[in-house]
Amino acid sequence: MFKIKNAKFITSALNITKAPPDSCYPEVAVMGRSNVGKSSLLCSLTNNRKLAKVSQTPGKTRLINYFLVDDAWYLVDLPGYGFAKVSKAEQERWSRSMEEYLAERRGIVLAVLLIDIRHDPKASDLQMLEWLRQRSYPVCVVLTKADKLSRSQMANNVRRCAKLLNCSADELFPYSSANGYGREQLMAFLGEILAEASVPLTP
Ligand SMILES: Nc1nc2c(ncn2[C@@H]2O[C@H](COP(=O)(O)OP(=O)(O)OP(=O)(O)O)[C@@H](O)[C@H]2O)c(=O)[nH]1
Ligand SMILES: [Mg+2]
Repeated sequence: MFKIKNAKFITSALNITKAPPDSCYPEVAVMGRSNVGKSSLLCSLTNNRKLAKVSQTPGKTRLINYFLVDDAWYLVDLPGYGFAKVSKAEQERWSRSMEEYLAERRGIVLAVLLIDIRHDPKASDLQMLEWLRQRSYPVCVVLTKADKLSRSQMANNVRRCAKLLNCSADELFPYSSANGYGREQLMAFLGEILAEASVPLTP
């Protein structure tokens, strides 16, 4: 079974030019709307509640945060998009800097897109997924906050979401950072991706 033994914060970067050297480690990039539960997912996967700052205030994570896992791969917490309370100009700056990041960062082996399981994907989620698909990124969609729904509501929403995202239900990972639901499945998937990852080492 794929396991995470330790994870440590490496650095925060405002944009790709400030990021640590590319392709030294394979990267799993976590993205999604503000407040969807990206930082919570990182804490849950690594079993470290203090690893990434979780906040009830959307827009908390404004930098690209790098966490080195088991000295072998990066978990990357990207700034959330679609946060209404920041100015249009700032939202556009974020979205440009994220697109630039995803377009240029060669070490990314998986894009993990988070969507709140309680709500239909928003236009910004569909746009992000479309964008990732066009660039042939390996993508997985994690449906967060699964603890907020009953099992039958969860199953319904997974089916509905699969339809809206034009994918099959088993490409979606319902997940709860609050009670660990779905953690095993997601970890197994990460294990498969990382086992296949061959990132050229650059000095
Ligand atoms: N019940 C429940 N609450 C969750 C879960 N995941 C996150 N939350 C809550 O949702 C809020 C936002 O969580 P964060 O992990 O900070 O979200 P984020 O996507 O990193 O947000 P930004 O950094 O602002 O983009 C916090 O109040 C979390 O406690 C979950 O699985 N279940
Ligand atoms: Mg965050």
